[in-house]
Amino acid sequence: MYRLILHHWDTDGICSAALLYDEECINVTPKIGNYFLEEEEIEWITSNFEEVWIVDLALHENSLKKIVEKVKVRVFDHHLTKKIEGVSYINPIMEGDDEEKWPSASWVVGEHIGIKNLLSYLGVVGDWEERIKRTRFYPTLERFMEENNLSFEELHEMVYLIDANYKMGDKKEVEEAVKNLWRAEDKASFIMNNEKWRRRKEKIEEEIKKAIEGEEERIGNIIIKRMNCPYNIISTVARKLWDGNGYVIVINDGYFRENCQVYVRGNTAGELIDIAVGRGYVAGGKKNVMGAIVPKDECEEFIEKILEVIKNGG
Ligand SMILES: [Mn+2]
Repeated sequence: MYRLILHHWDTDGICSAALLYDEECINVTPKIGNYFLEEEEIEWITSNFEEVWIVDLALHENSLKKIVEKVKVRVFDHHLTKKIEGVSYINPIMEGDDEEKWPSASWVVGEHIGIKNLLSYLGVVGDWEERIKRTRFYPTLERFMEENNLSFEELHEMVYLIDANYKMGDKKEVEEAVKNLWRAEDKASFIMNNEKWRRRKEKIEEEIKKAIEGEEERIGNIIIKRMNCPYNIISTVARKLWDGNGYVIVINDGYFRENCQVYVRGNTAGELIDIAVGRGYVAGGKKNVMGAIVPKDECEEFIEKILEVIKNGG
């Protein structure tokens, strides 16, 4: 019986999964963009596996509950999530420890299995990017870069090469990346010399540039950007447009057929997440970020609602 590794599609998720992978495992990611499992995914998992390791994935509690009813579940993570009974957690953040000590799932996994290699560090750079330089973790990363003759820019480039796969919505390649990174003797050169990933990265950079330079609407300190792009780049576009003040609202019609992606970055997003969830959307986020998947015919009404909330102080 194989063990299933269910992991996030970004660099941290891929690297964490690759650290845990061996030939007794099968690894999958949810449909890219879904922080929950669809009925047939739950059915497939519970009827084919006795044990599931969930890695770097803040999975919706309903999905988690449905799996733990039938199979043994272990979660390796650094997200702050609600504890579900029966699940075994390897997550120091949930125990109240400091995020600068545990900056990624790959670091949690690395510590757990006693391996600190390029993969453990790439997860950190993926999740924090430049911001890692202002944390207490940075000296540890600097030591690794010195010892391995790697620059921060090179690590950052590797992250963008790996992430190009989920941004293109290629679930299969995300899953293959775990096995390829596990197998690769020289992991740095495998990533840097991967021509397929490099072409994708360049294509995505072009699309992001197009979106940033495209038309936008401004209302006071709110930027509203509408795009029609088949790639999952909405969060990157929002991050690049946000100057640390005010709000950015990005709407993408092009990723899902029936739904829009709506993404808000601003001072506070908590209330917006509650509103989106209250309207029945798949939505989530953090302190400054709200992402939601909204039926196309409800999108404009939802944007109006967002504007109303922001204008009233967020
Ligand atoms: Mn992570």
